[in-house]
Amino acid sequence: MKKSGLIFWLFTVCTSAFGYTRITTTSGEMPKWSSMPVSYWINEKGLSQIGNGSEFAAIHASFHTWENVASADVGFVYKGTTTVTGANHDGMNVISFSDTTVPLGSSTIAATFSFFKSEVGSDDRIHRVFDEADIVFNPALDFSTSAEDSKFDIQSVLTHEIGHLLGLDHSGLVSSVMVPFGAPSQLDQRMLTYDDIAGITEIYPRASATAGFGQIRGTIRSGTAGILGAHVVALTTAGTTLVSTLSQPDGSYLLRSLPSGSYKVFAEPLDSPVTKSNIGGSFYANGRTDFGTTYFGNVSTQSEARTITVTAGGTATANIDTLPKSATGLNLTRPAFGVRM
Ligand SMILES: [Ca+2]
Ligand SMILES: [Ca+2]
Ligand SMILES: [Zn+2]
Repeated sequence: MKKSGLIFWLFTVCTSAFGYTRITTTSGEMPKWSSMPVSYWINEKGLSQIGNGSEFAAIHASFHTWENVASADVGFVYKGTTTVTGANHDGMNVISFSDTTVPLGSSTIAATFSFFKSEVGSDDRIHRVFDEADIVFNPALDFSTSAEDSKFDIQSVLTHEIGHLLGLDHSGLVSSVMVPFGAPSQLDQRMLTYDDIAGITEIYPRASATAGFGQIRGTIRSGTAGILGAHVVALTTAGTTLVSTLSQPDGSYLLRSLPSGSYKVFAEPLDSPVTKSNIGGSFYANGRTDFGTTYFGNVSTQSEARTITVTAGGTATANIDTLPKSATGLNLTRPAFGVRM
């Protein structure tokens, strides 16, 4: 069976610290589904390890989690079971535990296979959009719906994979569903975090629900040059990391879906052990890491950072001229837990 398209693997061991990111093709396009709802099928065998059918309920619950985001226009339709066992460009979006044709290594929990097509949009321009996406659980691993020891939680894993199916790449806020790692019996990723919600809201905004949000835009620079691939993070006044994104080739960034209030913003490099290779495709391959973590106000500490006020429907501006890279400076891309299992 021929496999093509863009593939995302959810690894059991992974580190990451970049924020929500949309799947970006080499040409810079960010594909989405051009219409809702998206249909899905489930392979009829379900998961043989589970005898009570609860894996089907867990699958539906994962889809409902994304449908329930009030600020996003996301919908799914369950079409029923199918004899199709797995990933193939066949016109059906299939969830399967029984695809033995995909060589998933022992460290891969599940994978999403996305197929894109070109389509003329309502703006009369050609866009890359999702044509189809299949999700395959590794048939060599153990899964559960009840938090059993050393088994992966079906609903948590699938909620992450559906994020890919909808157009989200890996996110790095370590609490998020889209962070690229999972651990056995971990249930956290059943629930979306604000970063996941902001990501899906950017792709499929529901106008009636997003009017109350504001945004922060700006440019991350080193000298006069814009920096590509800086991780730009919005913190609430309580110090909570709320939303983050990656800066674009001209150094510009846009943090969306922010409730009105006061924020601080910083830019940090994606340096070792977290690297650009954690992101799909090559769009961010030339991202720069030769700068120091810098807050708005061009300072190195949160206490010195300038505050930005965001109002409903408004756009605040926060440009950052980055400080030189410092061996002793704060580096938030180095979480204390490098490896979770
Ligand atoms: Ca079963
Ligand atoms: Ca398919
Ligand atoms: Zn993933």
